[in-house]
Amino acid sequence: MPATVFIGLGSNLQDPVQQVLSAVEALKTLDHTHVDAISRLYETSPMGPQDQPNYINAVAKINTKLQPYDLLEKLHGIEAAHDRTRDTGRWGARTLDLDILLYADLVLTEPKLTLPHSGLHERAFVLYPLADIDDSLIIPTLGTVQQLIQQSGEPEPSIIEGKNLEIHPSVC
Ligand code: A4P
Ligand code: MG
Repeated sequence: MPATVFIGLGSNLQDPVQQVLSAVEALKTLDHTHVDAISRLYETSPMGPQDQPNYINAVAKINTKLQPYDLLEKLHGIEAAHDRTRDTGRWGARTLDLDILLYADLVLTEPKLTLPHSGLHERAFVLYPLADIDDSLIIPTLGTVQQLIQQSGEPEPSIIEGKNLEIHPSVC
């Protein structure tokens, strides 16, 4: 039975817009997976260390038969193919980060896979792109995406206008 999954994409090194667009293309090549929608691209201030470039963030909605840990492994493979290293410290700069934000209505609290993603409810760079795709989305255990945006009090990050034409309208 395929699952609806939301993937958070982030990059702030080596042409971040291109990294994110290339990652979307890589998602399209995963077995048993269809990319259903892509949010707009946002330029966001770094969370964590401030001595790093702004990020480009987006969210992809996919439909997949891959099981959660198999999908996580595939995402790590896509990160690796985009020169992702893990030597820049906590919340340090990266070429590509792919997080599973939601996997159907699964709730998990394993260190290797926490669902919904542990930072989802407080991150404007995740909440606004999620709302682009489905503004009545219900986040298991947390509420609707609109409620979380209200509670976070975070303003909408800047939208990268020109680049969205290539991937919008959101249904691929
Ligand atoms: N892990 C657990 N749950 C998940 C999940 N739902 N999805 C585990 C993906 N991975 C999950 O991840 C660390 C560990 O989390 C992995 O072993 C995985 O099994 P990682 O990708 O190796 O390292 P990370 O991404 O640096 O760690 P962390 O703490 O997850 O960072 P975040 O939360 O991803 O934040 N600022 C802006 N503006 N935009 C950003 O996108 N991103 C980060 C990284 C920092 N600042 C940012 C942004
Ligand atoms: Mg991550």
